Amino acid sequence: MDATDIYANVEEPSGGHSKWKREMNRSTNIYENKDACCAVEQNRVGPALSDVARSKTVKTSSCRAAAVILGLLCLLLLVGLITLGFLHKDRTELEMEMVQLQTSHKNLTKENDQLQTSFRNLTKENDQLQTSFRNLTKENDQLQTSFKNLTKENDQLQTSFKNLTKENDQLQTSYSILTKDRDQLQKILEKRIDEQNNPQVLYSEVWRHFNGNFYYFSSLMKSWQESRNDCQQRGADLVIINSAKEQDFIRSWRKHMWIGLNDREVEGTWRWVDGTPVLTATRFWGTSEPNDAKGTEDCAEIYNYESQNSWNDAPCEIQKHWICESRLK
Ligand code: MAN
Ligand code: CA
Repeated sequence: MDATDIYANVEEPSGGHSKWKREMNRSTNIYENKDACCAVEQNRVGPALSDVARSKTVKTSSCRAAAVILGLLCLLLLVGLITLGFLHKDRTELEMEMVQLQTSHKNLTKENDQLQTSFRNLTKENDQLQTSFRNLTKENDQLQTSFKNLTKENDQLQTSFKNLTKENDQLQTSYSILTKDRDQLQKILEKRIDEQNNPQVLYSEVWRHFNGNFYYFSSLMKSWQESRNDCQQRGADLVIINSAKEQDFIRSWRKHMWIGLNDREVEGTWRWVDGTPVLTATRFWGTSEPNDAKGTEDCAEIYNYESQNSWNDAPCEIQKHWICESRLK
């Protein structure tokens, strides 16, 4: 039996058949040696037979003890080798783990670098965004200020526009009044030219005398108020009719003409321009008059001059001929 054989058994506990065979052969040899040993003992000349037997027994025990020790040593060696094997295995594993850890470390370092780069880039982007945000806030403030100013300007323009519109309206009113005046002046001019060329027409423009008073029969046409103003400028007023004779004299002119009667102050209460009311005896309203048609008729006119009852109420703004009366009394 030798170390190599034992090692073979250790490495392959359920090992090859041939090795076991070899082991068996060796064992046989051991017993052969034992027999040889005893044979030597048998051939020896010396002590009594019992001593020989005892000596033989002692020798056999020694051989067994040696075998046991040897076995134990083998076992110890086996345990050592197994331990070494395990240690070797652990070390290999540790080395592998270390390689793995080193790889992981490298990877982590790389990742860390990438993360740091990303972080730097993000920080930079963040700074740029903050700058952009600040600029936008500033622009927004400026736009708001501009908007406020524009709103103010717009308000001022609207006010100016309203004022201009008002002025324009006033100018238009003035323009239409002036246009009207111009037309009337033109008519007067034409009339004067006509009067110069035809003296009989001139006669119609002058004052006519009736029952101690003078009456002016207009050739122009004006509103009731403008007609009255014209009379007053002539030192007279619109005619006040106090008798049927006077009524007949007036209507004989055969025109629609304003007379000095209105109910502008109180609807339905007709008063002459001197403030006196219309007396029943001298009332010459036409049939169904005054009717205040459409609620717009507050001034009186000679209308249906064919009849003595010829008065009609009409809208004061309408332009008509008129009669002035200058009382001498
Ligand atoms: C008719 C009548 C009058 C009225 C005029 C208005 O002639 O109804 O009473 O004043 O129309 O045009
Ligand atoms: Ca009427």
